[in-house]
Amino acid sequence: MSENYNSKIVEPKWQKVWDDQKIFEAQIDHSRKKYYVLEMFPYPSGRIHMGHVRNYTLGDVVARYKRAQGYNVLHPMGWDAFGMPAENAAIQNNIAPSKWTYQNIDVMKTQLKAMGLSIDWSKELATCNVDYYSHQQKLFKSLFENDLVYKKESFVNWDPVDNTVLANEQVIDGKGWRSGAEVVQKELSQWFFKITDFAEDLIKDLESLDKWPDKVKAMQLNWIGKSQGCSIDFEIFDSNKEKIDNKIKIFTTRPDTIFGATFCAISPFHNLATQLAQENSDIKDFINLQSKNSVNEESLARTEKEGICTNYYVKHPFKKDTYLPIYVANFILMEYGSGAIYGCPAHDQRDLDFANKYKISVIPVIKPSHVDEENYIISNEAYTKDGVLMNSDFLNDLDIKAAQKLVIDKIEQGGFGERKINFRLRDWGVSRQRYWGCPIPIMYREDGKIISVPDEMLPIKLPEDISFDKPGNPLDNHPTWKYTTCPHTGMKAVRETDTLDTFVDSAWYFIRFCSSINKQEPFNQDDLKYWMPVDQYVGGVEHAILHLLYARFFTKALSKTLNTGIEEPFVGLFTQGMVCHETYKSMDGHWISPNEIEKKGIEAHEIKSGNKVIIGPIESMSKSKKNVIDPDEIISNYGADTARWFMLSDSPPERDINWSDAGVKGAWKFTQKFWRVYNQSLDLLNDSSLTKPEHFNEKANKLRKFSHNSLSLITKHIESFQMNVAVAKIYEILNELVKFVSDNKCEDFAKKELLIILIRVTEPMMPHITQEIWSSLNNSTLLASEPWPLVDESLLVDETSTIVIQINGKRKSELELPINVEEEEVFKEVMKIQNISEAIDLNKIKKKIYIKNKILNIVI
Ligand code: ANZ
Repeated sequence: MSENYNSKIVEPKWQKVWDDQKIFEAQIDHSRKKYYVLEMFPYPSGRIHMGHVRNYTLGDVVARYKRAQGYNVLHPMGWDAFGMPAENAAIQNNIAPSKWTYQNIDVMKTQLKAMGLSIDWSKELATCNVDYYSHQQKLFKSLFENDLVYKKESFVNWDPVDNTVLANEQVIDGKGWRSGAEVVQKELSQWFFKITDFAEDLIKDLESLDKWPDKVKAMQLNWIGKSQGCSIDFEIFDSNKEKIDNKIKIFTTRPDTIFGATFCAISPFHNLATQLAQENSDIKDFINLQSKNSVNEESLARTEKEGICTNYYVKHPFKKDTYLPIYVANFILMEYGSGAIYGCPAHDQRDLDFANKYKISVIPVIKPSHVDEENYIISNEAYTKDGVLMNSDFLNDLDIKAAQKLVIDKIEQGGFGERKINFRLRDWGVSRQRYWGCPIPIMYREDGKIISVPDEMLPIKLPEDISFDKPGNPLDNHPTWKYTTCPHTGMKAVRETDTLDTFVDSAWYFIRFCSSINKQEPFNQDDLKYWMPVDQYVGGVEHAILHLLYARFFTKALSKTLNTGIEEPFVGLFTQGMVCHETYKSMDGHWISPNEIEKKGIEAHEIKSGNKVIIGPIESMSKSKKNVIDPDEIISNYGADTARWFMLSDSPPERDINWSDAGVKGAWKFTQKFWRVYNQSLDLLNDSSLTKPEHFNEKANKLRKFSHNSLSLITKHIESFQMNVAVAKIYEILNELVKFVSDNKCEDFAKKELLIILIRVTEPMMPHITQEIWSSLNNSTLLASEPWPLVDESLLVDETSTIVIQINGKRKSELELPINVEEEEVFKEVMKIQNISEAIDLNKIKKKIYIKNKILNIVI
């Protein structure tokens, strides 16, 4: 072994060996249990960033650890390669989207390889490759043939800069998620996936996902938004109270408030509104004005409530001779319920704001049980809590639940409404008017029929001779591409020129990985049966709704149409935190990147000018704030192992990590120390005459107990994704070893045992240095293929105890800690458990009750 560890030589050497020996290539082997670990695949934007380094390091630790545990591990990688940036590059730099994308893939693949990830590259895929999207076209067809795809005219969120439709989820604060442009409404004919068919299942099956973070499940539940209530049909009357031959159907979740109804409101896009606009130009103007604004729910909640009175009325179904004015109002979504409501201002804040603005009366019908009816007034704040019915005829004195049941029964008996469940979830609009996406395999025949492209004409390939000179969709502008003939009838036909939303590409790539070598079909049932579902998925929490919901839907849709038998794609999900860095600004307010400054103590100066620099807050790395660190630079200065080690060591994986120069240097020093300890122990390690003594002396016994305890703890920490705690334990082992290695009174066997344990358990985090040491010990095997060390349970006796952690007397978790550990130490460990530390405000702890070796109860 050389004196110092040289990552520049060692790391590429072993990467090549792993590649040459194909040790990470996974084959189906029914005699072994499988483990499928996957990180969210990257968009090939140009270079990998620190977020990727963190994501892939975490996944790699799991993959390497599970392999050592004897699992047959599938750990693939691919590229989410369609999308707007490639087209933008084409427009700006005159480079073909495919060329730009594949160049980026090349660069990023080299970067990922330099990280030493245990990836099965033989299964690599790129969604922009016809080998991938041709299969996606087949899957689209199977959904189409099973009635899970349809086309409809609808108002869509239109991004006027990217010239494309956006899904609701892609509109953030009324702006396009990529372009940042103010989104407008446009009526277009679009393709939709019937995700709403699965709304109930998507909710129900969340229950089975017990290895998902609660917050992600809550976000999904909220997004799907199940509401129980009823529909009511209201009769319509004109200003002379003459009945019109039409009805308004409303949806309400609060039918108990029906006696408080004082107006009715319909969406500007409601049929009735369109009809009324023909005879009333004020209504027409109002509707036109609204069409320019976003109908996205999020932005509606922020805009001022406005409406226009129509001079038409609905008759109250229970109150004699009571007519409620009909308004067209901007806060009613056409896409929800039936696009119409009755307003009960006393108990709905939106309705109250609206009523106060348009001088509509407010009738309270629910009151808190302890309040007197006479003194109960609603002025600016709607009462939305629990209470007792009043002013409500046959509902008076009932509680809300009982009133709801009774009133719905009456409505159903009267035949003017029914119980109803509504979902906030909308069908998924998948049409994009862009070139760089998967062509939709549909054609419009000259006889007016819309048909899916026959199998023999698949795949529909993207043309390469495209021009971005004109605005709009290059596929539509292409002189010949869209013109074709129907092979069955010989009729002329025009191809669909919309391409699929890139979220479709990522909704099934994990399935394709299982069969990516198969050229004939999207997947093979036997492959799926063995590999699916993904056991551990790792990625950013920003995908908690969009990608994960679409992937869950697509998996369910394929189960229905192609009988896969797989209902959920990801059994385990881990969402990692962001990588952050300090920010720096010059005195005149320009962002400055970390490598342009020099820090001394608490001050920083710009290297070039020597000027003082303002040190800003620590924020997640972003190009706009220039607080990014290039992974390449770190890897070439310190090596991949150091980068990986620091990523894992600094904070719990679910939390944000603060990247600092000092932190990386610390990690680098650790690798050097690790190397030195083994270098100094070479004689001992290579001493083949060492045998296990019958009895160990006291020192060796103590060391062995420590070794096996540590091994047991590290194993548990990796299993529970507490990588930083595992890393802390490895630091502790190394320190302990430094003491023992030179201690002649401790038997060598015990020392060697710990050295071997340490090298094996460090491999998932630092695969190169550990492999280099392993081979220096005359091992011909690869460390990555060596089994995980076995814990000698007899050495654990009395060394640890299981401490139950309670908050306010309720059991939250348990910790395995050294016996007789003090309260302070237990508390420190508790605060490393994410859901507990998040639930506890340190300032609000009233007391802690600790029963040694048994329970720590935190009272808040
Ligand atoms: C009367 C009422 C009285 C309501 C009251 C609420 C409180 P969730 O729970 O989110 O499903 N609503 C129905 N359709 C709507 C639409 N297309 N656009 C805007 N609002 C709509 O919300 C259901 C409630 O939202 C419904 O219950 C309806 O107002 C409104 F004290 O009906 B409610």
